[in-house]
Amino acid sequence: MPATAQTVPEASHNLQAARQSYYDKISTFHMAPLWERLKDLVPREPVTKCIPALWRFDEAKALILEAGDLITAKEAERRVLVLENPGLRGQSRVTNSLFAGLQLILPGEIAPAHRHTASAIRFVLDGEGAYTAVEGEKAVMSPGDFVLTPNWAPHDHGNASTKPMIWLDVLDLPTINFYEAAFAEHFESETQPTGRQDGDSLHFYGSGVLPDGAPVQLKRSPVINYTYARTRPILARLKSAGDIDRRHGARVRYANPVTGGWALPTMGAHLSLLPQNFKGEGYRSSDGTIFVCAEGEGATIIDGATLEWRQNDVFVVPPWKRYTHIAAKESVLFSISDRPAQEALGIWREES
Ligand code: GTQ
Repeated sequence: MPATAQTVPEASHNLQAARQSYYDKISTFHMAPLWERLKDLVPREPVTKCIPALWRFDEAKALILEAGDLITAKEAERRVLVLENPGLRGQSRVTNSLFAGLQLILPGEIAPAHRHTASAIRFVLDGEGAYTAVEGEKAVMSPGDFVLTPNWAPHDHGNASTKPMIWLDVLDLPTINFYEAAFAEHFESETQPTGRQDGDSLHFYGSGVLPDGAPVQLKRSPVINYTYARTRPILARLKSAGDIDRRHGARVRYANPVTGGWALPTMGAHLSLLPQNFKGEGYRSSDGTIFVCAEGEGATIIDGATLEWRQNDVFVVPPWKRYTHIAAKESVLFSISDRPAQEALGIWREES
């Protein structure tokens, strides 16, 4: 066809016009020619509008504290600064599938109880002693804690301490909203009754024993708070044992202790230690990933661009972009992505 089109321009012109008028006609029947759209619909490799980005904690902290003077947690329901990927402005997305935000709870405040089909995680950045109550367990939080709010679990937040608390929220909102399957509910009471003690779920389900008769097929972890106090020393042990991945450092995966699966079906998280003078090997995977520097400082080179990070900075690596971590000092990175969802669909890929 192209050979004929080049040698007979008029015929080609007529054909183009005929095609266009055909497209216009089928359009009135709500139909379209796949052959004009195939390259966009079926790309050879992941295509994304998400771009590498970093939010500095010192700037973000000053900005969210300012919001503390403008609106209460109660009035806002959740006082959160949405971290918008610069390639996805106006969409409340940090990657195409995930939402991220920084939440502030001031001393004495309560963010009232609600529940929704989206799952949430908190990664605590600053402050000490505020809590999230999830399904009747009040999790008192410290920096580095990884806290789950699974799909439909009632949750409220409060701060009985004397300092502001700031944490990173990551929710699967864009994924749930993609399916147009979102529900939400508010409760009469601002706080939920908490019949359990802080740490009950970790002790019940994360100790090698289980409450007798506990279900063993949960899609989500029954643990509410994976504390930094418990997880951080495991990284030190992995390092001592020489178990250091050349791409990721000494890394643990936050697991459902009952099944060994991911903590949540839609979002998966890791904590990794980059030893002093770590120079990682290049890596890419099909899950765009949100990182937080929990300790230390270093840099991540993404497709040749360098993002330098310090404690509590948040940054994003888009899907299928090759990246390398480097750290002059021993550092700890938290990371989270939609990998469990991609794995469940059988589409997740990685390449070293
Ligand atoms: O804490 O329940 O960042 O419902 C966004 C939506 C946090 C929460 C967010 C939410 C929450």
